[in-house]
This record gives sequence, C-alpha cells and structure tokens, in this order.
Amino acid sequence: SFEALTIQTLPIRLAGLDALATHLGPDHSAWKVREVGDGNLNLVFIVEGPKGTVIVKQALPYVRLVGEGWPLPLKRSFFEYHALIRQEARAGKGSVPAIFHFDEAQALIVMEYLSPHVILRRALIDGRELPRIATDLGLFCARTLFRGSDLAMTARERKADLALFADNAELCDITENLVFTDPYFEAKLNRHTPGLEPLVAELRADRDLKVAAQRLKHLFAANAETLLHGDLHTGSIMVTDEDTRVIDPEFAFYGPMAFDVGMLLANFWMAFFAQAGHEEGNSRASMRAYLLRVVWQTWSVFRAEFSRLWRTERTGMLYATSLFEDRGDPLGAEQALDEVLNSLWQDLLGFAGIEIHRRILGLAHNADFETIEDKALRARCEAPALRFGRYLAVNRDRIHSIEEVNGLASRIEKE
Ligand code: SR1
Ligand code: MG
Repeated sequence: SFEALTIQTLPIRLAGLDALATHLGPDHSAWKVREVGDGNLNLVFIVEGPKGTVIVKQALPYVRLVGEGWPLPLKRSFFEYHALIRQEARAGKGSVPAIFHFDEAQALIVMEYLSPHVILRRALIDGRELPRIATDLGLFCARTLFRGSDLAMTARERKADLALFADNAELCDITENLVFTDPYFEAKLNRHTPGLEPLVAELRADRDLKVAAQRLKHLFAANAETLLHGDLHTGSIMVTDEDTRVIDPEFAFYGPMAFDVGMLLANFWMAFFAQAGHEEGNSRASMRAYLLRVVWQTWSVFRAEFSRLWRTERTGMLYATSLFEDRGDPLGAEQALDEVLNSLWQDLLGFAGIEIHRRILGLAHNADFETIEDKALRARCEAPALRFGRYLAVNRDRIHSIEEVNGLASRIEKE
C-alpha cells in the first residue's frame, strides 16, 4: 500500500532497487537525500550516492499546494511515466529525463538528475538568454504533437492510447476548472494582486471573453487530437545553454494540438511582461527583445517541423497520401496543411490568452510575477498582460502573424 517517502525512509525503502544501486552505488547508508519539491503537487527528492545522483519523484494523494482537503489520485504518476516514454520516442533521446524505474503502487518515478540544469522560468526571471530553447521546444512540440496524432499513428494504436490516457480525468478536471472557468468568476481559491480590482471586475463582466474561454474549454475537453504534455509552462522545462529537457507531463491526455504550444508561448509572453519587475537598475530591454525572438522562433520552428513531418511522415488515416500525392495532386495536401496550421494558430492564441489570465487571476500563479515583491509594480506588470490575454482570446480569428502579436505585446507593455 502507498506510503509517502521521507528523507529518512527513502534509502531503506529503495535499497533493494537495482536502478538505484546501479546509479548511486549499492550501499544505501551512503546515500544523501534532499527534498526539493517546490511544485504544486508532488514530492521530489535528490538522492546522491558515491557513484552518482538520481531524482525520485513521488505523487501524493492530494494537491500539495492546497493540502489534504483536495484529494488527487496517485495514478497521475502512471500517466507521467507513460507520457515520458512516448515523448522520448517521438521527440528523441535527450528531450526528456531518462527514466530508470517506475513503481505504480508507490506512485514513484526514479529518473535522471539533470545538472547543471535550472528551471527555465527561473533562468528567464534572472535575465538569462538561453540560446537553444526556441529550436528545441519548437521541435519538441511539433514532433510530439504530430507523431501522437492520427496524422502519424495507426487508428488502432491511437485509439488504444486515447483509452489509456482517458483515465487521467482528475488532472484534466483541474485544468478545466482552474484554467478555463475559475478566473472568470469569484471562485473561492482565486487571488490577485491588490490594485488590479477594477480590471479584474471588467474582465469578469466581459461577455465576449467568457464566451471565448468556454469555447476554448469545449475544444480542450472534446478535441482528442493528440497526446499533450498538458502543462507545458516554463516551470516544466529544465535548461542549460546547451540542453533543453521537458519534465513533468503528469497532466498528459489526448487533447487539441494547440494547447501545448499556446501554453508555452503564453509563458514566454508572461516572462516578457514581468521583466519590468526585475530591472532593479539594470535595463531588461535586451531580455524583452530576446523573449519576443524566442516566441517568433519557437512558432517558426514548430511550423517548419510540423510541415516537414506532414510531407514525410503522414502515415495515419488523416489526409492520406492516396488522396493527394499518389494522385499527382501534392497541392491538395499543401492546402490541407495550411488549413490545419491556420486553425492550430487561432486556437493556440486563444489558449495563450486564457493561460495568462489564470496565472494572474486564479489559484496557481507563476514566479515571473510572484517574485516581484513590490505589489504596485507587480500589478503594473500584470495589468498589461491581462489586457494582452483578453485581446488574444477574443480576437484570435483576426490575428494573422506572430509579428503582429509580438508588436501588440510591445505596444501594450509600454502603455
Ligand atoms: C492545483 S494544481 C495547480 C497547477 O499546478 C500545475 O502545475 C498545473 O499547472 C495546475 O494547473
Ligand atoms: Mg508540474
């Protein structure tokens, strides 16, 4: 039966595991354990032994951020494990941490310790310009989203996978409520920075915005298009200048392709709006320009790689080559690709807008804004981000290029 690990019990309880003996050394009394989990849901331990270091991640039967009053099934660890395996197969070795061991009953995963990696969100707050993230993440999204869909999988294989991940309902329920609904009314666990009240009231009275949010929720819940990471924000990515790893896919499920990309770009835009709060005498102008370049390049790489896969790996039942290329009509497949990318583009803008709102108005805020101690300054960073989010969500079918969106971000940020 499940028992949460502690710093004291971990070495004794995991002593018999080959994976740990191999990576740390067999003498468990020589292992040093630290608990480093600062996320919203789980326990995370760094375990260091004479031969090396590993991460042990264990789910808790409740939401850590809120406490035992909000139960959450341990099976999320099962979905995280299965998502990591698929992401590595689809995006390539080195795109996620290597997995050494999984114990379903104890809801624990032993995985590679990434060092000297840091959480991307932290690096962006510190003003670090990571040279690889746009390329690595654009490729990661295109490969996982394309290869996990009916564009590339056999219909039977995808339907089996859809059934496997369908049971991750409680985690989807968190997103359905915390992201798409709670920010738009006075939900109990919501909070926002003092000073934002007039804008918050305006947004919660905004009928077009609420309709857009519900339309996007509908898409999220009903469009089981591909295996998503499901929580692809900058806190779910670890980086060095040379390496990018995506972690934490416990929210994985079959949903709309645009969701992961939209959440990712939203988090870059939030990092952009938060820069004014981290200037402390040093201008962040170059960091702002860098973040907009990252947005531009992530989307460009995504589009190019998705298009390449479309042209070379379209082996699933959708838009079959037998309808187009085999009949000497390659332009038919190109027209279909344009339509698919266009609808993905509009949806990702909507998801991005809603993600920005929930991080400022809902329960789960992000460190980009939260680490700005001066609350008046924080509110001055968050207000333009909220306006930007509203514009994206409501006008997503009238925005035609990433340059247009970045231009809008710059203008709103300066207002
Ligand atoms: C109660 S969980 C709150 C948030 O933390 C996770 O990282 C997800 O983003 C979720 O929405
Ligand atoms: Mg997480």
